[in-house]
Amino acid sequence: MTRARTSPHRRRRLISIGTAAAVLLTSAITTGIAATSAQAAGSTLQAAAAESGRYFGVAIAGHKLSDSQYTTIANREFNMVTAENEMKLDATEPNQNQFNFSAGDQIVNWALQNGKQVRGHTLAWHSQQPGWMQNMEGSSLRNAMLNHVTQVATHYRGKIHSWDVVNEAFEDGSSGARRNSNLQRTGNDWIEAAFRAARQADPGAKLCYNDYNTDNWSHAKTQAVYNMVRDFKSRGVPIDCVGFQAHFNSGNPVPNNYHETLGNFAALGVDVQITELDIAGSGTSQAEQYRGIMQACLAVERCTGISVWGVRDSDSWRASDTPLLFDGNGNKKLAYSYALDALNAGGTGDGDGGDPGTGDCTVVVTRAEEWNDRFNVTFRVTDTSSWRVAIRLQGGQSLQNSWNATVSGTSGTLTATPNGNGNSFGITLYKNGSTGTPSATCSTT
Ligand code: 9MR
Repeated sequence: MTRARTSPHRRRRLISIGTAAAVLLTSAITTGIAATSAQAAGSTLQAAAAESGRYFGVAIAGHKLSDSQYTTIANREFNMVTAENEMKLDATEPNQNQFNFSAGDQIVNWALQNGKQVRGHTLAWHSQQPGWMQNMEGSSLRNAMLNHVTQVATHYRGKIHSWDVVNEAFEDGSSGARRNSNLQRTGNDWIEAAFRAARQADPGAKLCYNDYNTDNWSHAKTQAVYNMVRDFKSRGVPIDCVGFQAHFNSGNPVPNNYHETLGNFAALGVDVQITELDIAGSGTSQAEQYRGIMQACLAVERCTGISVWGVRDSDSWRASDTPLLFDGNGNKKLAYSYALDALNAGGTGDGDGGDPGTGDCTVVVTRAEEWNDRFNVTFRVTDTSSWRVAIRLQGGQSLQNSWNATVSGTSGTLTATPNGNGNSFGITLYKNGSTGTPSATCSTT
């Protein structure tokens, strides 16, 4: 009997991959369900996210902690805090080897005093370097960077849920290359060196690679980060999570394969976190995009939390895009309601990320052909040939047909087991008014 069998909660792996329609479009019927459960469930973002074991976070600016409207909203809605600027390199090491933690400590203390967890942002980055570091190259820079990682992670040891160890190390565009920075010029292994130093300094923190424009699965930058994480996992470099900044606007719209991106990274054995979410826009269009992001995270078990990059629109680094969940007067926007309802409607998985590398199995769920009254879903199990997949249908959905597996049950939760046709199988479901993609959990038998 495996350890996982005694702890089914932690042995599951779930990745649900859907089409644009599955992720980004929610029917009126689903919205209705969400609204109903919202009343019975979480009335704040943190409470609604916590129903599936996830956190909901926010970037906090230290100089706004004296604004009572700001702190009231932040305290009520969020249970994870990221310092917007106060833990960056220029703030924490303004002169070489002279550390200043006062601004960072103010935010960490506020968070901990209010029962919140903290994401550390960020230990190694080409941007917001102090002047002395900007002018450095080569081995002196490498050593200074490692010293910075060690000193800052040691100072905050035990207080950090996840560290953005390295931020934004890849080029935009089609090259898939590393960004040409002074840190990169110290040698291609600078990223893994930073992760090793961070692990040594704070073994209890999850260590993340964090970047932007990594949302669309087909983009070269996304693929490049994916390949790095896969390589790190295969060589035992201590990486636990990947942060998706998720700054969306017309130049970087919410992609219809976001779900797939999160799921594919999670399948490498890392948690995924949405770390700096903001979406330019307003009204229903913005609200639907927020909903799509919530649904994409909920559909991936190892998507363990979502943070927005500021409280009110007026607090945003790009305030004119009105990209956040509260307006400048602290009122909840439509995007807030859609996000809350989506969280309350729930998803798959408990979001605790499971326990990597213990022989659990993974099931990738893909939404396939669609008709007016029914649709196909295919499943691919990895890691084992002895499996059982529990498929949770939504609403009144019922089974019409299945192939390449033995499927029992017709509604509610179906169970699929191998029938000698390998690890890929499929089902056809009648919608009966519910268009959502079912979730699935794989267990090794
Ligand atoms: O929101 C931050 C803004 O106040 C700073 O001026 C800016 C400086 O680079 O950094 C902003 O935060 C960035 C984050 O640290 C990394 N991802 C992109 C964010 C928005 O630029």
